[in-house]
Amino acid sequence: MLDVIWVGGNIASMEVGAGPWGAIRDAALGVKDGRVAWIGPRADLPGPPEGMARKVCDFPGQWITPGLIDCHTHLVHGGNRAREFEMRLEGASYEEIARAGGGIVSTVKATRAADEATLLDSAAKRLAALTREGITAIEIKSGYGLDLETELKQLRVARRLGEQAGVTVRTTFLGAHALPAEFEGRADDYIDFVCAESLPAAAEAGLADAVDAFCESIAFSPAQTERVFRRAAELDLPVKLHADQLSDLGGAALAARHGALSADHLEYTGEAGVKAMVAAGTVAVLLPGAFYTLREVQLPPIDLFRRHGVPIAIATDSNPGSSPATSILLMLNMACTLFRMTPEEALAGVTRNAARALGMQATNGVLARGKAADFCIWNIAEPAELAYRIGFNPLDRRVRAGDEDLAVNSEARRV
Ligand code: DI6
Ligand code: FE
Repeated sequence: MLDVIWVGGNIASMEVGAGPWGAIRDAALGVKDGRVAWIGPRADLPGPPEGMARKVCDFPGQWITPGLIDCHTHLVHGGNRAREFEMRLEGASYEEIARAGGGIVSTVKATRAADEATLLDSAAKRLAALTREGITAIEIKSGYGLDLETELKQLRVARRLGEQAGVTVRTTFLGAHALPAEFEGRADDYIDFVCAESLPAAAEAGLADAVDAFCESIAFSPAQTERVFRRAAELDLPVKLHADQLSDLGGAALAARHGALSADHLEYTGEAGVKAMVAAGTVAVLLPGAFYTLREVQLPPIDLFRRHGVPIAIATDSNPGSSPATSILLMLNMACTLFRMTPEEALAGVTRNAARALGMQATNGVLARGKAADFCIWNIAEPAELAYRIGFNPLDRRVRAGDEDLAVNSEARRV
């Protein structure tokens, strides 16, 4: 006996090899113990739905997609950087602001000063904006503490957020994000500290699911990044990398050499980097919100990713500086309009490929028998509508582990 069976609408399962969108029209979806126990055309059900499940739910003419996954965020932080936004409008560049002690380092100050409850409260509001748009899983990085205590504080808050909001949270330790003031002029000593103290402490406390670094001229060199990655391997933690965002330091290839789950940003990645990523199975995570905010003109090499078969994920990069974004639907639109991805590629980028960027592909990212019953029900006539609109939210309901969520969007119901 199933717990629930959903009937009456269509499903974009996002399964590979199941046709466009993995679409099943006039479908049925059965859930048992938080997992998908039956999925297919309603006509193939072995009997009437009432006889198969304790509860029958209708989703007339709507579409179900896998729950959306935001696989790259810096959601937990103190303060905001609206002033920096104004400075950029007055002509300062992101790099100039960073070099002048603004940028990431100014958020570090605010995050160190904030207590846990304040951080939790501000991040919960940003997370609520994302869950209202169908996010069921999210990655959250540290990297605005840089000292031991604040890095752990950020990661603890990230974990609590997930429990509080009914979202699967994957935490990533990003100690090598920026050089803290107390290590001015001593970047190698800071990397020593990360490898000897903060990273092992985060691992020991069970607070890190992965390790990331910012490999860039304004952050850490490839050699410093590799030291962090070797330490991560010793601690049995997978890695990912902020790579080739502002210049080509060979970050994508470096990430691939270390078997990274993902390499992220990638505006300046060349063909050698792309080939290295395919060989390593590293996902390309593209961040259109940062591209837009920084008014970048160098596009990530989408055609090369396609040609070589690198899976592409899309994420908000939600952070107070380069991407103050809390709308995953807007990212879908930007992925299409700015990066010329198709709406189907964009949706795969926040479902199937985002799951893979987090190492969650065994359980999440597509709707198939045995996968987590994490899904969204949308008031749309065709799935391309998810990427098409700007600033409109057609989410009707969000279901996580089989449980229907509170986040019913009554506005959308009237449309
Ligand atoms: N790249 C990013 O997009 C964020 N961090 C990073 O390494 C930006 C962080 C910030 O500006 O606060
Ligand atoms: Fe980032």
